[in-house]
Amino acid sequence: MSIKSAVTISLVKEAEGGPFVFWHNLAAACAKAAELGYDAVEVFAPNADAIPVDELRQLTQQHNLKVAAVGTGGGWVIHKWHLSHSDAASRDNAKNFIRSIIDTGGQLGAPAIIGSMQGRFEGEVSQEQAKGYLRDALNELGEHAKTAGVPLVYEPLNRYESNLMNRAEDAVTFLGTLDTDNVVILADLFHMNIEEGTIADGLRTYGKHIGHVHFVDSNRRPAGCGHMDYSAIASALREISYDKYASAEAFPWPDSDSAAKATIDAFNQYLA
Ligand SMILES: [Mn+2]
Repeated sequence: MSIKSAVTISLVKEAEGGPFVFWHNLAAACAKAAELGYDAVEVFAPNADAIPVDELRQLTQQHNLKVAAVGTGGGWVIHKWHLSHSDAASRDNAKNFIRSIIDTGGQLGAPAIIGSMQGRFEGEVSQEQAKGYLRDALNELGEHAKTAGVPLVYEPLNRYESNLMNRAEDAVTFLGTLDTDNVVILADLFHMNIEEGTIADGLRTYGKHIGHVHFVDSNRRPAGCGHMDYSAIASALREISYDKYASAEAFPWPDSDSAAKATIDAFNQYLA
């Protein structure tokens, strides 16, 4: 098995300016992704009901694409809910929001990603308490994802986006404390570039736990537009026999089509 390519499409108005390659127009994005030779698309929608299941089925079938994953960050970006919030109602809202996205993504064979929805500790909540909230949520949602036939994807973030855990070593230790066996790691090369000694060593630390990769450069521009050492990254991914998606989650720099082209060129050069 080899690594598969994917590219992000954001349907979230409130996330404009964020690191997503294509924006708002699913049909145009799927056509372009297919033309460039991508295997799949990753979809970021405002909520579960805004994931157009029938349209996505039709478009991906037409263009011979898959849906690699679906994002859940709308719960944070739009509602400011998260899984480690001091307010129990916010934590519950976050869980329900994610649960419905797991179900809808599952209809497309796509796992849900928990990134910004993990939240952060602050105020009266200690880091240990917040990690406890997150642990409970991942146990519950991971088992729920099983019923939808998909894993649950947990994405460690860099220090400017979360203070729960930022490094591969901490995330692997945390994974070991979960009761569910259905949570995998999203290795985002941009976050890892900030936090790891070397990204390649971080990938080796994650090893078999990696279920998804965000393929992006050091400056969050498309792969090939920064100073990332992709040879070392490719070697590490080969060593751990990684065979899932490398998904372009990058700024649409200088524009969406160019970003998608740059990424697939780097993918073909290093990971194909
Ligand atoms: Mn990411």
